[in-house]
Amino acid sequence: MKEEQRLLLLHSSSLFFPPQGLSFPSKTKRYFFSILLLTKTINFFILLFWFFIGVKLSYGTAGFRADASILKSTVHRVGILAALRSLKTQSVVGLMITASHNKVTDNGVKIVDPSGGMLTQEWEPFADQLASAQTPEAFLSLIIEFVEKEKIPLDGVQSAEILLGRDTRPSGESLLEAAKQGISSILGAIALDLGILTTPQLHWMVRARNKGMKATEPAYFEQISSSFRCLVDLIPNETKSSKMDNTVVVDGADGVGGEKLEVLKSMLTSLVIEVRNTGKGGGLLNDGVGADYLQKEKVVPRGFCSNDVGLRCASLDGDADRLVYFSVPTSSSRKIDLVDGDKILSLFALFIKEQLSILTKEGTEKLDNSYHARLGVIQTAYANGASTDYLKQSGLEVIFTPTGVKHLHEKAAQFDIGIYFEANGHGTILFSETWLSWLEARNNELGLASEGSEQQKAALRLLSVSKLINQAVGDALSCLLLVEVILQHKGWSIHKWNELYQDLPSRQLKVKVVDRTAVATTNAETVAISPPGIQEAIDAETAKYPKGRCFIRPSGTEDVIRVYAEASTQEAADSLAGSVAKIVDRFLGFSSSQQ
Ligand code: 16G
Ligand code: MG
Repeated sequence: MKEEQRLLLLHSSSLFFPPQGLSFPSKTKRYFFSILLLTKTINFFILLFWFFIGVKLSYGTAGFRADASILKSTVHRVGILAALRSLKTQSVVGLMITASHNKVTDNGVKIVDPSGGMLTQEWEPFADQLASAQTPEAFLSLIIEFVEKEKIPLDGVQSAEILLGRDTRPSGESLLEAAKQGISSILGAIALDLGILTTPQLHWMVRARNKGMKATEPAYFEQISSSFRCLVDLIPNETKSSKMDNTVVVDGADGVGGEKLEVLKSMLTSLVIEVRNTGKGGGLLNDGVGADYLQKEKVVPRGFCSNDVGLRCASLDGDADRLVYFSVPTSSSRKIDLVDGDKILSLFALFIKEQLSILTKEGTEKLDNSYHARLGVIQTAYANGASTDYLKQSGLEVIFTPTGVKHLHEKAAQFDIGIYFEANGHGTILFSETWLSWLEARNNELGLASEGSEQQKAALRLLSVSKLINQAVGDALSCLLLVEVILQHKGWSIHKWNELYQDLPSRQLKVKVVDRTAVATTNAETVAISPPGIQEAIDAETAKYPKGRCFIRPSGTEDVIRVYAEASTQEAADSLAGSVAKIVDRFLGFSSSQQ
């Protein structure tokens, strides 16, 4: 490494020392720190570590996340990491400042890989090491070692480019500055600040840039609105004339999604979108609103009321990468009918399967029907068992992966068409390049042989879906448009859609434990392999309940163990979850469980 580069890194990281968690959120801590500085007899760093124990950050399921006041140094380091990633891959990467559905005082940072997906898992351990380096010197030697190991061209000759985005959190601006300073401490690295974006927009733009396509917000809106309009034009005449309600009311979670949807809605035809909780009315981000709140609490969000009974409603999370639907069944209760990610997945899977079977039906002579797309559906253990049964009965191949988009996405990419969704509303449909090229060719053939035929319409619909739906990551805005156009295509109300199958009653609990890393799991998180004996205890409890299913896993975003239980009645699901929470407590905990 050049001396100039070494000094730049050392200087820049000194500005952001002490590291994460050590940036004194309160006066008391500052005072305590001064005392520590004076205490020469005690090993300074051991004390520091002790003092901030519990705030050690890990890259987790979706980047680093914590109280915004302790994140500056971490974000600065992630800026450096992003520049290294860009140098290594010789491609554009992204850096997003968001804490998604967390409370407004939290924030977070994650890297978008050149493909538009999550940072490669191989770099996560290095991210963790960087975030916990305790001195600028230790930090620098970690970088030197890693740069050598990964053969990263850090000579100032190669250039690096990082696209930056942030959500609407007030802490976003100053954290973004820290990221910029991190990036500028790598010679040749350039940061391009794209301002306030949804997380999926940034993923989309990184992917687009690396494919040589236009990577601007207007280009994003143009692509998804025009493919939506194509799908609307291809709605069968029989359903077009049905008296379907074309209005959807969307809860924007008082975050970035609401304001972006306001722009998008003006570019659409045949759909009326009413956005509430846009973030402009003074409402607090994710506070009693948003997809995560609805999925967990199953009650009417702020801004909705008894007048909304029967309407088709949807809700985004704080950075608009999750979407759930709901309706208010009666004016006398706050309960909602939730239509979660599993049902969105089922709707998408049905539609794709239907179009594929039209496309490949026998009868069109001299055309190549031979490529039967391999269609896969990917879920996690949190998927409601009734959804899995429904999908399997519909003849679909269902595969399970551990929680976290990176796992689902990776699996989905192994199919010609891979549809993945988490119950929480994060998901998308991936189309392989090979299959899309075949589809383009097939569409051209059909255009010549039987223009306007049902088969050609099916080909056009599938091509439009591949442009509408975000190929980089789950995107609430594009998923919303796809749900809406499929409902119009089928002439379905939200109630009809919700009746595809009935969810099994379920309950989620979280348990605070001394050390959540003591729980290790296998089989897509359905079996706990440590601590020894815990799975046997869970199995024995589960066996007492008809249709019982239960698993535990350590959260990747909170310091808790999560418990999920399903059973034939709500009481039974509650009771099973409660008993297993006690088991977790007995094996690992401090005797406290809460929802
Ligand atoms: C993050 C993940 C989400 C996962 C959730 C689990 C991404 C973009 N998001 O929000 O996929 O379901 O974490 O949280 O990967 P948990 O580990 O705390 O249960
Ligand atoms: Mg989110």
